[in-house]
Amino acid sequence: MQKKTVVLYNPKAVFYTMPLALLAIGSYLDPLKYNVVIIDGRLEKDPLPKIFSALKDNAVCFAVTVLTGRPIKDALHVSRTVKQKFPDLPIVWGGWHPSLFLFETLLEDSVDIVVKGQGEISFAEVIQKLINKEQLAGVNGIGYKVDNKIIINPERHLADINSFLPLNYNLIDVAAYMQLSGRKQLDYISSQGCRFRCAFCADPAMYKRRWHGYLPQRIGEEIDELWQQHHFEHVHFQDETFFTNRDRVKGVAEEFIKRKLPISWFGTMRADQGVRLPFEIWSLCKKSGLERVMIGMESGTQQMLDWMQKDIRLEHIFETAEQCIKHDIAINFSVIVGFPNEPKESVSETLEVVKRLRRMSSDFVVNIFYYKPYPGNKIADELAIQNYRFPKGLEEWSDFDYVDSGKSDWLTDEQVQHIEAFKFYQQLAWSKPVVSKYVLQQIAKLRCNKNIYAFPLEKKIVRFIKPVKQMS
Ligand code: B12
Ligand code: SF4
Repeated sequence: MQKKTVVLYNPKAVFYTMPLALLAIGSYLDPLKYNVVIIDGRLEKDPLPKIFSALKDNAVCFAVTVLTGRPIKDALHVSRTVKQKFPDLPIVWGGWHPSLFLFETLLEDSVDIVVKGQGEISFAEVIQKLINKEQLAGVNGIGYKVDNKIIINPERHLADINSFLPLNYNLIDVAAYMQLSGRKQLDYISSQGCRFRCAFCADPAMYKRRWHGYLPQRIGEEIDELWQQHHFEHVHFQDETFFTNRDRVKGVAEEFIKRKLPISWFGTMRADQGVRLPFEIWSLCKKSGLERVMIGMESGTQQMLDWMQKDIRLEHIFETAEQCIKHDIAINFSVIVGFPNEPKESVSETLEVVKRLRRMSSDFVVNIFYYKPYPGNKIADELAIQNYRFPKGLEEWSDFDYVDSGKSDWLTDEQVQHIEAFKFYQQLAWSKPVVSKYVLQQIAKLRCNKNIYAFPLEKKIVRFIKPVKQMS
């Protein structure tokens, strides 16, 4: 029997992480039955000719992974063009945005089926039904249309990802991603979901506070095998919370050490997890190549942390920071300011905490974001009750920018200007000393220490010479 082709598309975006979602759903399909083609809009100037040519080869569907924001624009453009050329070909959308806006996504004419949440099993079942020309009733975790009527099937429980086969990285051009991202880095996902309940985050709505992680031995074997093939220098764990289970973390570190893998690695950590991690495991992590962790600090006041259900104590942030200094591990902190009705003092206090952290180590980086309400969580639900206007429909969501610097619905223009200047000066002030930047760094330190951010002339000059990279 001739193999069926399944064409998977990743829309254009500004970063070059490997398309792990498409690798996950594509690798789950039986290679004896399906020819999986992944096309990435980030790697192609014009992806359409490649898509058309792949679809001509006995295609069963065209499937797209969609994040909220700008990727929707390209996903819409490409899906509509494909629909025009192949009107009978089913188009499937999956990923974070369609999962959280299932019904709204199905209102789009070019989208026939939406897979909600974890995609492997649902997508495989959809494809089998499409091939057999059967109704999609009975496939959990999807929404679809019959005679223009939207039907939403029951949800699917999160399956343990240990039951899935390894991702088949041969489906993508690994070297191309490494070259474009500027580092010989392998993107790898070792767990799905998150058990926590932060009131601003989409994860609890997407994965219902469930979490499954690969066993350490599997991670060791897979990374080792991939290393033999691609000789990368760094593994970037894209998990939501890599450090969820400390025995697993210990096991992963031991695997890397045992296999003598010449790599560094990065993982996401909560500050409370850092506090609970025994010294011995920190040491093993360092020995196995842990280079940097990413910690969502979110706010510098306990009051705000409690309000957003972060379930950490402010002290945890400093204690984990101390551990990282002891073990020579860098940290990327992320901070959110401008929550609805956040007191002015809370924002100032957060900036003070940022300074304290930056003074602790030049290996600590702090990224400051403005709160953007995103449905599917407690804060957004409360805003909806207060008639906050969220974007409506895919077109409006495609203009939504999570990381739009300099815009906040809950801060005054003056506060935003202050924070924008602070972001620039704190970054410069406490980064590693560089001779050519010595004077600038001293001025930046003085400004931050004295809280003087007016007339940010240095910022204007530096930004003129080196414009900021687009983030989304
Ligand atoms: C890598 C990554 C990126 C990459 C994008 C990679 C890409 N493909 O383009 C980059 C760096 C570009 C990026 C950018 C941003 N991201 Co991002 N990102 C991630 C991250 C860390 C990993 C994604 C991943 O590969 N996961 C692994 C795969 C296997 O899981 P998955 O994506 O959930 O896919 C499963 C299902 O969703 C489903 N599925 C997914 N796609 C499809 C498609 C089909 C057809 C089907 C059937 C199923 C399906 O099946 C998959 C397997 O089960 C996630 C967090 C996470 N761990 O998921 C955040 C995450 C997706 N990002 C997020 C955010 C907020 C951002 C940013 C705004 C930056 C920021 N401040 O963090 C920007 C802007 C995005 C934009 N608008 O351009 C949010 C949510 C975004 C949203 N609602 O769309 C997340 C969840 C992090 C968080 N908790 O806040 N991101
Ligand atoms: S912010 Fe992080 S820890 Fe909190 S719910 Fe989201 S993924 Fe989990």
